[in-house]
Amino acid sequence: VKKQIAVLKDVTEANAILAGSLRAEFARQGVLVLDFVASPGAGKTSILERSIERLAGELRLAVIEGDPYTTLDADRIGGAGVPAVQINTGGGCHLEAHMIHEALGQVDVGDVDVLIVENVGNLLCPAGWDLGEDAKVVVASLPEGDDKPLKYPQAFQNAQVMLINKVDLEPYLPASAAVLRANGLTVNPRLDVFALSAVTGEGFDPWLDWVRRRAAEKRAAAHA
Ligand SMILES: Nc1nc2c(ncn2[C@@H]2O[C@H](COP(=O)(O)OP(=O)(O)O)[C@@H](O)[C@H]2O)c(=O)[nH]1
Ligand SMILES: [Mg+2]
Ligand SMILES: [Zn+2]
Repeated sequence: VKKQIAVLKDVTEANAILAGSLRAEFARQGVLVLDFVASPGAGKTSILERSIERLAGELRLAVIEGDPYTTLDADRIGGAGVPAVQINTGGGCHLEAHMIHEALGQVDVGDVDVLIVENVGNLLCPAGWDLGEDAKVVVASLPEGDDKPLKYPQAFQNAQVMLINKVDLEPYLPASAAVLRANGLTVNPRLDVFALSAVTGEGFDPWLDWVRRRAAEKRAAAHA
């Protein structure tokens, strides 16, 4: 048991070192990097598709899609007209920094303002792996229930943004967006919270303004 713990520590240390060098490279290039974390079906890809549609022509975007086996999400993003690199984890439950490093062989971050990573659908371990991102964005959708921040606190503690998705369904569900927001803020009072619907498009403006502001800050810091 001791030996296994030692190995795991080495792996996470190696990940932290590589994530640090990715972060330095992203800072040098002035590219904002967001890591989307959520359970399967929360609406990560749908939010990306609509965000891309709204930001196209304004910001240069690229997406890295982490998926256990398929290219379905990368195909959706490619269909939205943005370069999408697929990482198949072969059943692995989270992305690691070395996978991002490899994917960067296929994206020229010098030509990108915002790089979005869609992590493997899982509210547990993706939260614990640094990918060199500026922020983790946790998506929690109302049909999952409004108690998820309390049950999976790490995903919310390690995020800077919480997107409450599928607010269009609120009239049909016992879950409450207000309760979900309050539970998120209980676990992490520093969260920026935006409630939206990837189907109707409601609530996207404040979220997209957050992306615009952070992208501009990142670019300005690189040029300073
Ligand atoms: N009603 C509703 N359905 C949504 C919304 N966002 C996503 N969905 C649906 O939820 C399902 C999962 O969405 P997807 O984007 O693939 O989730 P992901 O697994 O987190 O990437 C799909 O059937 C979407 O059409 C939303 O805001 N409202
Ligand atoms: Mg997806
Ligand atoms: Zn995992």
